[in-house]
Amino acid sequence: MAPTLYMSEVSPACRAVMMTARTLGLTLKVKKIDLSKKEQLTPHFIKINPQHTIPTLIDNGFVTWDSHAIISFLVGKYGNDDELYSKDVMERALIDQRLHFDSSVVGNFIRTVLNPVLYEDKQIKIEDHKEEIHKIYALMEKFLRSFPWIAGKKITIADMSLIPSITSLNVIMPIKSDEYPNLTSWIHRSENLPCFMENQNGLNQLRDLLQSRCCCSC
Ligand SMILES: N[C@@H](CCC(=O)N[C@@H](CS)C(=O)NCC(=O)O)C(=O)O
Repeated sequence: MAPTLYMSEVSPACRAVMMTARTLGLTLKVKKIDLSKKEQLTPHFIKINPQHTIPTLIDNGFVTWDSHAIISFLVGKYGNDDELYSKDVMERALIDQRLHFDSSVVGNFIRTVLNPVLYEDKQIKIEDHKEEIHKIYALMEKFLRSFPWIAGKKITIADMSLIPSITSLNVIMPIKSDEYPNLTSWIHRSENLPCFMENQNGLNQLRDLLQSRCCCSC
């Protein structure tokens, strides 16, 4: 039976899972959760995930959440090899570092800034957040100095995780190619991946939502 994914396309974390599943050739049974209607707070969903976050995955009775945990689980269970999440300890440590960077820095920032806009009808002023976004872009630029993908020569789940996050930030504050050439090339490479289609819908939805609610260049 196909694993069930509770998700919303607007959420970058959910898109990371969709991109990973597409790369693995895995079909997921998708159940949409509308955070603006607080559907994550229903007793049914809280019973599944007391932390009430999406994405949440149920696979044959096994429940897990947090996109980073989910994508490493999916590769471990459904991947034909360890291409996307190397078992070599040093390669894996680098992938993990990037995943934690996404979780603790980029994803955390996106949720703090965007969630009040998306789900509480508040407005954002992009000027107030420019400095923090530039810091993230500058770090990504350095991470991509020597290799085409975020954790080395090969695409990994760290790319699956950071592509939706960074392209969402790009909607809020467009990345200038002369200022961030490595980051711009990485985004172009990402856009050519077949799995990028799992990111595109959510990005379009995010752009539409933000256009009506923020004072930014998106
Ligand atoms: N680090 C988590 C973040 C999950 C998260 O906070 N998701 C947000 C949407 S982007 C959510 O479900 N918010 C609803 C809530 O916390 O009630 C991940 O990568 O899955």
